[in-house]
Amino acid sequence: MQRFALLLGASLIATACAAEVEPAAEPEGPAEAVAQEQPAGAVAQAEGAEEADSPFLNAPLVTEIYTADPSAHVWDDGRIYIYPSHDIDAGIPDDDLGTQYAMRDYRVLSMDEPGADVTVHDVALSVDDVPWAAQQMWAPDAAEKDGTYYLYFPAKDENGVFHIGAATSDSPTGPFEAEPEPIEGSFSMDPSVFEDEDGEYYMYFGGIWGGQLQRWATGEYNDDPDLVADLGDDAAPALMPKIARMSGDMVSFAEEPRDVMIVDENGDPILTGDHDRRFFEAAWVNKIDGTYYLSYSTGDTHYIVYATADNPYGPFTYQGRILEPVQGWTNHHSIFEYEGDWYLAYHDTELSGQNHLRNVKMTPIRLTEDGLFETVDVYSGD
Ligand code: FUB
Repeated sequence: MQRFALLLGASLIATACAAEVEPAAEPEGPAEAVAQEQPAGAVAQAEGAEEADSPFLNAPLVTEIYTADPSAHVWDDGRIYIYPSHDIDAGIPDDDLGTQYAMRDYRVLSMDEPGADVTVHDVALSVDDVPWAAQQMWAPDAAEKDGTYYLYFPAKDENGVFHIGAATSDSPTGPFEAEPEPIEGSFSMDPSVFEDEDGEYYMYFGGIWGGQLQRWATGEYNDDPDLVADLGDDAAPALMPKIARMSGDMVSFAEEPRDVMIVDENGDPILTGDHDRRFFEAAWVNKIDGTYYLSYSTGDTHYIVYATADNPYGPFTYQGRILEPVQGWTNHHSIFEYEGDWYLAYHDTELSGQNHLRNVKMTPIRLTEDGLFETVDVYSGD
């Protein structure tokens, strides 16, 4: 599985960074919220097989739009809400920057329980309604505090630089109103916001290559066009995801972002050259029985892996794989609990066969008595 053709020259990369992309036609259904009937045996899908001869363990949750990067939450009303990216076909060829992921808005999915009918809600936030954002509305997340819902999203500004924005609503499905500026001190992409049991909220974020985390290694944005997939010394510690505690207003950081160290069993940082274990994108945190679980994508090796810690800042010790590669280049997930059982929301490309047109799925995931995630393999194809 190759993500992007390695063919971009420096000028093309710079142009791609700055270019604003208009969406092409997409397979949209009705604009209003739609409850999509699940095929017979939908509960079984959430728990296991799609069809006996299918290489896919689970069926797409919705087929009327393309969805990816699912951030799943169960809010106080007991429903499951999924905040996904809304993939579109902008007709852009694959590249190492992910320029083909040219999404322009968000739509929320919700369901009563695993396997139930899925409602595709109307547009929750459009790039046209975010004053600072120009393009590429990538993987979002959401949080709830005191009855207000917060949508966190990455987007590129008019200079092609990723930042993270916040938007608010009194409904979990929006519409959300965006803050006029990105979160001060935010950069890169793939935000996820974790609520700790003491009422503090933390944002984890970052992603390398097209996610631009490597461009901020010195604390300032480095626009060197060669600084994409070649991140230097393989024997050096890898770039780590970032964490910042959220302020009480939930739309700003209470502190400077800092590294979330991911270490091996000896306490040594995972190295740049360790592509099977190093952080690439899609940080997600759960707290289970007092232990913090940081899961993330390894990107070009296509795994979802995890590491554990005894506090939200880490260091997190690498533990193993949660999800084997899916069909499609990207692998991006979230983990949530529903009525005492754990579920993995993920995506693949079953509907389209194309890397940038993905579909969200979910599957049960189990913890062993030792508190380790069992590895899930949802795709038996190549
Ligand atoms: O959806 C665009 C990007 O692809 C996400 O931000 C990454 O995590 C990857 O899934």
